[in-house]
Amino acid sequence: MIRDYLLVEKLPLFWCAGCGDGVVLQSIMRSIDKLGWKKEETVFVTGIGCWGKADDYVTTNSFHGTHGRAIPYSTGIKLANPDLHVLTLMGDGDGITIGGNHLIHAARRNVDITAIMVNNLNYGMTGGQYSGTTPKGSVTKTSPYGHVEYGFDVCDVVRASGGSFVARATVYDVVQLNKIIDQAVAHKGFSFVEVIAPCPTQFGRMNGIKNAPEMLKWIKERTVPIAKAKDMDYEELRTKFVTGVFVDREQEDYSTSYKRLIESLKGEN
Ligand SMILES: Cc1ncc(C[n+]2csc(CCOP(=O)(O)OP(=O)(O)O)c2C)c(N)n1
Ligand code: SF4
Repeated sequence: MIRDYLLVEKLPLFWCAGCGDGVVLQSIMRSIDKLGWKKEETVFVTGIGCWGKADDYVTTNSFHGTHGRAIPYSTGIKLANPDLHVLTLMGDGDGITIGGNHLIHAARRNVDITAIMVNNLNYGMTGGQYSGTTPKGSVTKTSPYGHVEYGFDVCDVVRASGGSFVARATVYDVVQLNKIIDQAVAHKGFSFVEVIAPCPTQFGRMNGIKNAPEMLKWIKERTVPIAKAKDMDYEELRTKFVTGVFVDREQEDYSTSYKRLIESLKGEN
């Protein structure tokens, strides 16, 4: 049961009404429950931020790290004990802004962790500053006249870095979100899911989006499935959220490669 993974005594959740974080957390719990992961064999690793609060609510092992460093902690945990299932939860500020360097190297190494980035398009916890994914033109605490930069296409970054499972979903379409998270947690190797999520309190409020349901509509209107995106040009897609699975391939993961190397060297000494 999903409830077995939820630390009920910690409720109510810290997150604002209409925040996407709770939706993503339930989706992950649903997927690991389907796979029957034991609590003692599972670790949630977080950085800092609103999404980084998720580990407060889990009954599994958890590690609450520092901002931008969820991936290196996860890599260390997985290397030290490859039998653990490691779930790495990052915000967009955490995962691709301050922690972008760690993300590309974990993807390149194909570390066997499941990294779920909740991209709410800003730094939610600290008051709504822009991050590396804030869309061009958006108003944030640090871009009051409209942001002049384009945001990263994080899935493109992870794909180019060598991630063996790369996908994007949204909190608007929970059916697709659940399917993609099912695939990601079952994948052996570095799996990365970017979830476009509402932050009505900061991003929504500053961009004239009246309430949480309107914020979900705003996401829906900018969402394009992969099949449709194939017929659209690059400029048009830069302000859209393309959803679906971009990469799903088999490749030996980092811990297994290391283990094989160690075994092969034993014979030589
Ligand atoms: C090294 C470091 N820099 C800055 C901060 C301040 N800080 C805490 S949370 C946060 C932003 C979090 O944004 P994001 O990772 O996108 O998560 P969200 O709150 O939006 O879920 C920042 C800048 C910090 N805790 N540590
Ligand atoms: S500030 Fe935004 S991201 Fe943080 S809990 Fe509220 S709605 Fe969620």
